[in-house]
Parts: sequence; structure tokens; C-alpha cells
Amino acid sequence: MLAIVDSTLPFLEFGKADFVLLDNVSLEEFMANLKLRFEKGRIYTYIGEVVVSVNPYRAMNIYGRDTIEQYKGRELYERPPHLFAIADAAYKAMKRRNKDTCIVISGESGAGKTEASKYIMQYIAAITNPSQRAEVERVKNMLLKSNCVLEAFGNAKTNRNDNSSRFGKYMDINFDFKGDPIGGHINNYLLEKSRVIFQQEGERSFHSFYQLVKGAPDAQLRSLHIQRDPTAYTYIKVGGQIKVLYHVQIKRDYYGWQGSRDLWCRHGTAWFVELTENSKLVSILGDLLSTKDENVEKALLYRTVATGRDVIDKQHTHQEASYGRDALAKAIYERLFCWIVGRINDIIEVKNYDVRVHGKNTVIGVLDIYGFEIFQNNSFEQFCINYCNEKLQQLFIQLVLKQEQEEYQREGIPWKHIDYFNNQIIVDLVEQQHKGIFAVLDEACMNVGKVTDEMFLQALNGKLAKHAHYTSRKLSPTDKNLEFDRDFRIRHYAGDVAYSVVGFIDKNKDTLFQDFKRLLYNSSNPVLKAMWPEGKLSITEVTKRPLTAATLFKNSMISLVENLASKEPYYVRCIKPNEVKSPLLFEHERCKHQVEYLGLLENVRVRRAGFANRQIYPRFLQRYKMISEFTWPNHDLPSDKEAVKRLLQGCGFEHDVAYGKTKVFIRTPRTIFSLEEQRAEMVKRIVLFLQKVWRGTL
Ligand code: AOV
Ligand code: MG
Repeated sequence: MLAIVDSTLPFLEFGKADFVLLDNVSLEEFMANLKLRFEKGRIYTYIGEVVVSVNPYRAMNIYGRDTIEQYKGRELYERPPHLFAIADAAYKAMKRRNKDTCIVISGESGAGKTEASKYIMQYIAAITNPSQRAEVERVKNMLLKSNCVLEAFGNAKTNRNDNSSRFGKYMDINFDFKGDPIGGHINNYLLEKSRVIFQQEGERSFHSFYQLVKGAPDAQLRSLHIQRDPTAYTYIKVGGQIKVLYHVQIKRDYYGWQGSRDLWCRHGTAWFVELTENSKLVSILGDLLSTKDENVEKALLYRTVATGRDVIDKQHTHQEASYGRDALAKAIYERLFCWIVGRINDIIEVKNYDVRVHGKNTVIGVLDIYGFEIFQNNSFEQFCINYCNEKLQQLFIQLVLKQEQEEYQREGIPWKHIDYFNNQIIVDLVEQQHKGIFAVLDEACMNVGKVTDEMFLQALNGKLAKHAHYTSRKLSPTDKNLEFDRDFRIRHYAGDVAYSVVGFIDKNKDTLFQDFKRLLYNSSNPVLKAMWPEGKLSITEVTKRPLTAATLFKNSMISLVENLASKEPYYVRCIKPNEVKSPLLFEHERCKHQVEYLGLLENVRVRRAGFANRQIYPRFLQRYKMISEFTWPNHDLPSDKEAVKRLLQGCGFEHDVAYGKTKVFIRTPRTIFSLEEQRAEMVKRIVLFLQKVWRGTL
């Protein structure tokens, strides 16, 4: 059995460092161990190679240079569980076996994913480039610094987390043949742009707004026509949480991304301006967008429509004009955000790498997405975010619970099936062609006539009323969370969520009047112009319907999962110990719920009964044949399988292995470690021997 010990400290006092070591695999024992470790400040625990992390909600002295040194190049079970160990394992696997790996960090909102992803990146940066090559140092710096800018523009205070990621982020780090980072690439997923114009009570807009208002020097604010007082702006005060949470950090954060200051100078403040027919504001906007005032005014108040061959200007109603203004503000912010990501990518992209000269370039991917969340009012954005979490849970199930068990069966290893809840049914409910919720939504959006959110809800009810995970009925007469003609409820893997359909149609269509696109395309600011290429088209040329927000998001999630599945995955499973951000409180029911829905107990069961390592017979022999006289330099046994058996018997590992049809399965990593040591020793001896032969001194 795996024996992982907190080597620095007495064993029992801090519980089991790997859940696989529990005496009984029961929820009670699991929870008792998790709680004990949390209370003793041991926030990380393994399930084999999976790290379970509990948010400590306090600064921990476990991420410094000295700790990094302790983990560098070590095997997983040599040191107490830590993110650094998993980062090192992913790095080693990539370097040793030339494999692309990825680290998938999951858990609900506020569980500690973003913090974990930053520590992992810091670790990788710290252990690479021992020769201090300038170009590699530059890349590492950019990778680390990009976090600060992206958090300023893409994170916000929500009622779940003061620094909540409002976009999904997947970052590839590319390594050269030496294992040093030579570049990277960031993919960002659906920014919650509705936050630009509206925040629920107690929440804020993106940090960048407050950082700008509070942190920028007077002269700059003047040039942007911005007042120092954030309460002057409806867009950033609707949540009623103007109070700057990161007060002390504001200046630092602001200067952290001031490299991108030009953004704001030229067009960054369009959304601060409350658009009315106030000519002063129109002219401010004209200035900021580098366009003529009258064009701004026209785009805000009129819409160009083609009727047959005629093109006419139709005046907006008050409602249309407000809608247009909000859509403009959201779109500018979203494109700005994507532009920032694009700029970062330009800077960190791998340059001048020649595979023929330098060998294969490998990748470690780090995924940090928005966690599962339930608010008072849940809308289209929560629906997308929670669907994204379902997809990742499905990937975990596929890779850790399902394929693992299927492989044992295929290979003929005696195996008792371990049951688990498979959330594929919920993934299908959302994304299935023709029948899924996204499909029904898209169909409603395709209709030419006016389709309301309520009509969409009726269509959903018509199609999905019988689905086990869908309901639009109140669960009980006192069920206040569900409005009959407004909400539908999904039974997600992580809990029930009632979604209000209000705004689904608009948000999915994501319409921005062509007039605005043309306005921005015609800006004399080249950056702004480049962000709006579709503005080139005239009204009669615009015919193609753009893909809906849901379809774009679904496609991006499907390709994300494909990408992750093509790499060797390492998992960090984050748990949020309480709702009040307390370092002391371990809310038992909350934690238990997370352990259950994350499938951690099933993970332990599969892991415990299963095998840490497997290799096909020829590959195993290729690597270890030198450690046995029966197999070195070649064996004369009837099959590779027999040869592997003979080799392992000779080493005394018979009890720790099982022989499948095509692969040998090894239960504990320690055995592999020992094989590796013996191999290294033999290789050394063989080399010495050969040297002597060559020199003729033998
Ligand atoms: P999330 O990324 O999982 O939520 P964060 O990583 O932002 O959660 O963590 C939330 C807060 O918990 C942080 O701002 C810290 O205050 C605290 N915290 C988390 N991990 C640690 C740690 N290792 N040490 C100390 N404090 C920590 V979301 O983005 O909302 O899904 O969408
Ligand atoms: Mg986050």
C-alpha cells in the first residue's frame, strides 16, 4: 500500500497525508481526516496523484523559496502534500517522457483555484532556467506578470468571492528541450461582460474601474474626463459596493498594469459616460473614441435599416437607445479584454524556435476557470459557468473513474466495479444537438418574429418537462426560489440552481447594432479600429447571422476538453471550508457536500483498489531490462510478458503488480521509484564498463 508520510512531523497527529491510507474508506473517515488536517494547518492532502486543497483563508508560510527547494526534483511521496509536488510531477513527466501535461484546477467559486494556479506558475518559474538565460527570464516574467493585468480587468468582487474570476483561463507554457519556458499562450473563455453595466447587490464591477478611479494620477484622470469619485458613475455603483476592498493595494495594482494605460487614455472610459442627449458627454465620448461628435450622437440615437433597396435612419425609442448604449459599453469592454489577452499572447508567443535544431517543444497547460456558483439571481452567465464546471467534472469522471475501470476490465485484471454518479446526463441536457437547452435557446433566437424570454421558457418546458434534472415547477408551495413563469431549475452535479430566463434571448443573440461597429471602425485610433473589423461592412452587406453566445461558448468548451484530454492530466480539487471567509471554520455539511459532488470518495476507492502505473510490456522491458540477468541484453522467454514477470520476481516486487493482457500494472509509485533507482545504477555501471572496453583497459 502507498505509504506517504508527512516526513517532517509525527504522522498521526496530522492525519493521513493520502486519503488512500484511511483505515476504512467511508465518508465519515474521509471528513474526519480532512477536518483534522485543515485544523492543523495541513491544507493539502493527496488521493494518489490528485491534490485535495482546502482554502485556508489566511496567509500560509508554505510558498517561499525554501519550500520550493524542498520540492524541486523530488518524487511526490517524499515530501508532505503540496501544490509544488504536483507541479513538479507534471514538469517531470513532461521532461522525462516528452509528454504534454496539464494541471486542471477545479472547485466552486472561492475555493482557491486562482491562488493555486498562481502558486503553480511561480513554482515552475522558480525551478527552471538555472543558467539564467535572458530570453527565458523575459518569458517567465511576462507569464507571471500577465496575471496581474488579467485579474484587474477580468476579476471582480461577487457575493461568493472578493476576487472572483469572471472569465475562464487556460494557459499553455511551452518548454524547450532543456525544460526551460520559452513562451506561452492564453485562451480566455466568455468574460461575464454584463457586469460592466450591472451588478447584484453587494457586488462590484471589474477591479480595473475602481483601480483607475482611485489610483490614476490627477492629470491622467483629467485627460480621460473622469472624476475621482466612483459614485458619480451608475455603471460601477449599482451593486452598492463602491468601497474599495483592496484599498492598500490600489496604487500597486494600478501601476501593475499601467503598461496598458494607453488603452484607457484612448478609449477606455466610454462606459463611464452615462449616455444621454447631453452634448457635453457626447463630445467626451467623441474625444475618447477618436470619432466625430455627430457620429457618436447619430449612432446612439438612430439605427440604419435597409428596407428593400432603400437605406433609412430610424430613430431609436428611449428603450432601444438605452439598450444600444449598454450593449456598446459591454462590447467595448469585452473587446478590450480580448485585445489585452491578444497583446499578452503576442509578447509571450514562442519565437525563433526550430524543432530541427532544438528538438520537440512540449507544453504544460494550467486551467483556472470560474467555479460553480449559485447566487440569489442566476442568469445566462451563471448557466454558462455552471455548464463549464459540468464539463470539467465530466472530464474528471472520464479520466479518473471511468476509463481507469474500463481498462482493468479490458486487460482482464480482477476488478470489482466502483459506482459513481456520471454527470454526462446533465452535460447532454445542456449541450445536446436539437434537444439540449442551448439548442432550444438558439432555435428561439433564430425566429424572425419577436420571441420573448417567456416563450423560450415555454419551449424548454415543452421539450424537457420529463427530464430528471430539469424542472420548472416549484418543489414545494413554500419554494420561494422559483417563479413559475420566469425560472427553470437544473439539478447540477454540485447542487440545484434556479435560473431566471430574463435576458437569456438578448444575451444569447448578443446583438450590437451595426451602427456602433461602423462608428468604432471609423475611429481615427488604429487600435480601436482594428478591434472592429466587421464595422467595414455597410448595412446592405451584413447578412450573415453571427454565431450565438451559447454556441460559441459550447464550441469553446468542447475544444477545451479535447485539448485537456490529449494531455496527461494532473488534478487539484479545491474545497471551500465556509461561506464567511474564515480561517477557523470548517463547516462540516458544506465540506461534505463538496467531497460528495466532486466524487472524491469514489476517487479514493478506485485509486486504492487500482494501480498507480501501467506500461505495455515491450516499453517496460525497454526501460528496465538492464536490471535483470534474464532480460539483459535480450531475453529468450516465450513472450515479453513472461520476461517482465521474471524481471519483477527477481526484484521482489511480485506482490505489488498485476499482469494484464498487454500491460503490466504496478500498484505503488514506490516500486517504480525503486526500479528507476536500480536502472540508474545499472546504466552507470554499463557506461563505465563500456568506457573501459573502449579504452582497452578492461
Ligand atoms: P477561486 O478562484 O476558486 O474562486 P480564489 O483563488 O480567488 O478562488 O480564492 C479566494 C480567496 O481565498 C483568495 O482571494 C484568498 O483570500 C483566499 N485563498 C485561496 N487560496 C489561498 C491560499 N492558498 N492561501 C491563502 N489564502 C487563500 V472563482 O474565481 O470565484 O471560482 O470564480
Ligand atoms: Mg478564480
